[in-house]
Amino acid sequence: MLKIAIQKSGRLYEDSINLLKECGIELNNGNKQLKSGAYNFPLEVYFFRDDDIPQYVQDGVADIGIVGENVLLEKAKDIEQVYRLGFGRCRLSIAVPKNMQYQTIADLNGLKIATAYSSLLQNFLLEKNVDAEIHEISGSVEIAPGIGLADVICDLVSSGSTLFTNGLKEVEVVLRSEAVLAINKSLSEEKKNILSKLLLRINAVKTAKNNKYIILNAPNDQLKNIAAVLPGMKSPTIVPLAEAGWSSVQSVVNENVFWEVIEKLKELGAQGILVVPIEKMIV
Ligand code: PRT
Ligand code: ZN
Repeated sequence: MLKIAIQKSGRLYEDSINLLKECGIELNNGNKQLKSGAYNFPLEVYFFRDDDIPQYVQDGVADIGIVGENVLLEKAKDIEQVYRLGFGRCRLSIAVPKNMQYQTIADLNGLKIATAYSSLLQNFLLEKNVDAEIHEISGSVEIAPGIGLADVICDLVSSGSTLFTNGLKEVEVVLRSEAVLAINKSLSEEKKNILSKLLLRINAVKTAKNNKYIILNAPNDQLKNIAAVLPGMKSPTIVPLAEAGWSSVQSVVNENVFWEVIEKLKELGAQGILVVPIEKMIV
């Protein structure tokens, strides 16, 4: 059995459970208990506070864990490997009162910065040659300037609305973070084996999310040009249509270039473009 730690409740809980579900792994129990087995995969799921996950993975209480990179790096544990999961995206940023005249990072010199991420912040300030005082607090960091506890803050931001409602503006990004898979350094061969099966599934889910399947009708005289903008897995599939002079073209397109490709296809006379989500993609 491979033991995985996930957040008991909070921002990463749903996405972690969904990822397992998309990998075809269903749990026996929910997070009301400390742990849950899985019906159809040799996995045991432990529910912990996110802050504890790096330590537990280092100590082998869990073999792997899903945790924000921000937490993992702040705790700086001795953990073998991390694997980015594509959810829980946020930034650890420095924010200042919105009416402060902020021009460069040197403006932070001599100020007091409230944060729950003192280690990451300290490294950042050192690297940028800034001499500021770090005031560590664990929650409600955004209210610190308003109550005179600090001049500025360093906290996680996603939409930015918390900063806005507290009269703060983001001025420096310390770290861009997302949920990652943390892996214990000394897994047995048997556990490594289960992990590689899990990673194959996670990869298939992630790759599928980054790609779309598209089906379109193309005039035969443009087939060469259309095929050239559609790489596909090997090359696009082309099937003649009943209507003379037209073919059906099918291909896989990466999300990063999706709209660019669609625009080119339209210019080349493609019609009836269907875009279909892919559930799994094993390359
Ligand atoms: O109970 P436990 O200790 O397990 O949970 P927690 O309260 O410490 O963590 P939780 O659930 O809030 O966050 C878990 C992880 O989600 C974090 O470590 C990040 O990796 C990730 N994440 C992604 C975020 C955010 N986005 C986020 N916006 N974590 C926190 N926030 C908070 C932020 O601190 C601020 O208060 O949301 C507020 C800002 O959000 P916006 O949208 O207003 O900018
Ligand atoms: Zn926490």
